Amino acid sequence: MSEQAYLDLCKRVLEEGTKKEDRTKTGTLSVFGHQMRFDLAEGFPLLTTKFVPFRLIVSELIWFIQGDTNIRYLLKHNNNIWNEWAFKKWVESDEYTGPDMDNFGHRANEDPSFKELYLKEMDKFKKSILEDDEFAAKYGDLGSVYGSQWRKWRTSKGETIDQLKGVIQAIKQNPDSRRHLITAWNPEDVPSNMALPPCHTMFQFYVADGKLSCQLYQRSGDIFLGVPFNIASYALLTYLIAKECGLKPGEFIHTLGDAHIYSNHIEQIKTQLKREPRNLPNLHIQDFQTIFDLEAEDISLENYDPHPAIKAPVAV
Ligand code: UFP
Repeated sequence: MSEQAYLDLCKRVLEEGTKKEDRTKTGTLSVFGHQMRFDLAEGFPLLTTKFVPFRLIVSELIWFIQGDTNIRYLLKHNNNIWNEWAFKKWVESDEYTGPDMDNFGHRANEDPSFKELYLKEMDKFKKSILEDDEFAAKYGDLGSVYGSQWRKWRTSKGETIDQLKGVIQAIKQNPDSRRHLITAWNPEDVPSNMALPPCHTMFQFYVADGKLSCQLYQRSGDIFLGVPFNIASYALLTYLIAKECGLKPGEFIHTLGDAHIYSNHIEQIKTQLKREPRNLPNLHIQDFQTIFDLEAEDISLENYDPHPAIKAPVAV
């Protein structure tokens, strides 16, 4: 069963992982180089050994597909996963006059009274992004993130390239091509322009026997919190592009560089490994002409019956 590939990764890192320091100073167990294969015909690969919030995956992916880089769209869909990146830009700007929010991620994890202050500031920030067009244009935009890399890659000539549209067209016109690639890693942007250099550096599509497969190279994977999202997101993208191209979904192949379990996620992973995987859910997508017209509401899951969620702190 598909989910076993993820559970095997968890086991491998617990058993073979090397203790390794990291940027966030949390500490990890890590392996370098791991590949998981998910046969999309078996069902949609959303983990069942813990609850994973599918609606966040959908609205984030639609946001990328539409080439949007402003968190306003996400906030309208009650999706808060990118807020910190925009908030950081705001509190570091000259226009911000509120309480000191320096290093807010770490401090909120450690100091409950600061956390309260931070959450209040964050609420104000979200309200302004939703209600004030000018503020949203200035502080809601994240710049070089997947939406812009996929749809508006900047060239040295000052033009833009729509990689996603180009690849979909090529899959339709020349399915056997070995060049169905989308890249997000731009050495020119890393590290100076970027708060978070892309984790999903490159992905490739492959057509055979009427099926569309996708392989992602992810340079860095937080196995407990990030990777379950990432699997579902690229699996969903593969389903959507397959549907547009009149193909069946084939495999999602997930290749990881530094695959790590943070030291404060180990107990959670052990809890999860004791659980029995259940049947995978099924994906339901409304009919559409092109994926660029899709809205989050057009995509839903059927028969998702996971074990309960497991909480864990995010490494910042
Ligand atoms: N991370 C993921 N998946 C993502 C994402 C981030 O696992 O989609 F955006 C994790 C990997 C790593 C951290 O733990 O976030 C990024 O840190 P670094 O840039 O130091 O690799």
